[in-house]
Amino acid sequence: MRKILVVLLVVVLVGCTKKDGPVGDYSISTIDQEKVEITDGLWEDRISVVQNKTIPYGFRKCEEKGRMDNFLIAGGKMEGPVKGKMPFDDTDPYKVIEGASYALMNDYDPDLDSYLDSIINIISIGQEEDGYLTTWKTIDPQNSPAEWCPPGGRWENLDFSHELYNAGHLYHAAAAHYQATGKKSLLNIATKNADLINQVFGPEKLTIPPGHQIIETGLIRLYNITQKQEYLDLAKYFLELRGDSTTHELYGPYSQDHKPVVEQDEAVGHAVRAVYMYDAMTDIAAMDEDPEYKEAVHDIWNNIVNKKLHLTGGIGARHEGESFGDNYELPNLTAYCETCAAIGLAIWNNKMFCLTGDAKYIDILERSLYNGLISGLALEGTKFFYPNPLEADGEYKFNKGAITRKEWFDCSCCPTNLMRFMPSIPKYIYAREGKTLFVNLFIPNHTEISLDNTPVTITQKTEYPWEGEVNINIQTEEAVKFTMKVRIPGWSRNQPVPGDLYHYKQEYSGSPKIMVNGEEVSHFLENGYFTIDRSWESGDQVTVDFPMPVRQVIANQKVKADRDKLAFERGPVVYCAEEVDNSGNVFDFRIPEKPVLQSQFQPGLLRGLNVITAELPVVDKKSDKVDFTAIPYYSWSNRTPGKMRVWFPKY
Ligand code: FUB
Ligand code: ZN
Repeated sequence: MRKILVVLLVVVLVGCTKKDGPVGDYSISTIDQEKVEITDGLWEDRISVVQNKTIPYGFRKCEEKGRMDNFLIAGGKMEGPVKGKMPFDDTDPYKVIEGASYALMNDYDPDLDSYLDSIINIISIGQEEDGYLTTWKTIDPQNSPAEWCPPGGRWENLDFSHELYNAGHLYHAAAAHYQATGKKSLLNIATKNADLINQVFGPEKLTIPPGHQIIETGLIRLYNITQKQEYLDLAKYFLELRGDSTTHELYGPYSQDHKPVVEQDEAVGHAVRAVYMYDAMTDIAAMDEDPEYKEAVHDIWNNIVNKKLHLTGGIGARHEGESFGDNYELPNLTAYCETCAAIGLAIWNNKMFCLTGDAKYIDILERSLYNGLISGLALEGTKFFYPNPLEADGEYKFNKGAITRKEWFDCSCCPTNLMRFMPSIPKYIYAREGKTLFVNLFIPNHTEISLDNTPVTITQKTEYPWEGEVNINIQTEEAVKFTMKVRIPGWSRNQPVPGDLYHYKQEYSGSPKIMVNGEEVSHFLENGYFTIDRSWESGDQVTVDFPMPVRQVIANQKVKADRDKLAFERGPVVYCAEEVDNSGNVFDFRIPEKPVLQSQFQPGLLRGLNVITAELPVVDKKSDKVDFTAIPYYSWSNRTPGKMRVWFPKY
């Protein structure tokens, strides 16, 4: 991918933030996205598809579905009632702009840059004089686009009106656009809106929290750019309002408004709302160095990974309320696992890593990324899953009325969330803390960074996730001393997920090896990393080798849906059997005690992926064999609709 050539002198921070604000901050920061270029492999393919097809498709849909018209109608430049069916339809263009801005950082495209100018101009038309911006309320507040959202003037029914949610996505888009282009067009719209919200909400003013979180992290991004303390204070204020019945009538657990955030220790309610809130709480834990916030996010994280995480890294078990279920309630056929929630989980876990330096958070990010997150996007780039179940019977219409992927939804949160998130993936590969470089993800890339005041070029070559060998090459004009911490994923250390929710059926005795210039180096594992501390010279090469056998996973006995069942993984990838590859019914497979499992890369299948095959005994006819083929979970439902299964009964 060709990078933007202009060096932008902007102090904008995405993901974990840098240490230049007046308050504390994350000690570990990600590397600026524009410095990391993904060069090959699965992610180059996925991100190129998103940038070349999905994002243009998203803008087209925003135009076709009247999302842009709403800004014109609100601004009096077009006649008619509000278009669309959701009070948060304004966020679709914001989210696509955010993703397009990251795309500009990856591959500068002047046409895209000017297209963004033109739609930002349209957005500005929808903004009221004082900064207010939610088009359905401006157009006709007494006519809500959705029956579940009561009508009413500004800031009425905040539990459902989505005014503050709309604002949050606007701020994220504005921050990304400013970072990518240095232009303040969207940023000015965002800060004008944030200034209004800051005048309206606060102690002695309106004391009601947003129904759906995201304004909190949006405000923090605006704070990082502008250094306006009010934005950070307001973000924290919105968090502190939750669970405080002296300030408003509580919304209850659905909106995580049942107790003060620092007292929460279980993930409850609407999963996307929840995870966006945990993300904001982690920012406050870092920026305010607040021990209560730290403890709360740790407790909630432990609850999720030990009791509420699907094997695919999906969260939110129930369709009902798009919500977390009870502890260990992890159904397969009816699993909700909304794409937006997987995205939120990945973003939040990166922040948890930046807060702590512990690789276990990147393990969760990686699990979600390779499985329940990219599953949301069809391989060709213009069809989507909203829920991501772990089983399909070919009948249950899990995907908003469909048994397979859909081109769009009236509630299009998931497609546009994929558009906003996917192009930002380069920033998750590395992180740094002073003279320490963290290698978190194994993705072929090229990056240039300064370590110990010396420019260093790092090139990663790997076939990961299909092969376990990773080569990291260093180029530098002069010897440079820095510490490289290479993440050793949990799956390569016999731990699919931190905690006891899942374990491998058998321990694998092979262990990861790490070599510098062909010689194995002594190492010890600390916080999930191998540490290499040395003076690096040009041409130095680190080779990591993760053995990648096919593994069988067993869930904690308390997970009823997976009892007496097995799932298959190889490296970070979870597998499933789909009807189209298996002449037998995927629901008839039984896994014997010692299946002979083969794995092979198939370049021509589903844009290239590894397939697991085996011969399995047929139920009730122990002598006959049936062929079993499993493909990576993320790639299912890209051919013909049908049955699919991740967890298989044991023989
Ligand atoms: O309410 C906005 C978005 O719509 C949520 O995040 C999704 O779960 C969907 O309900
Ligand atoms: Zn969604």
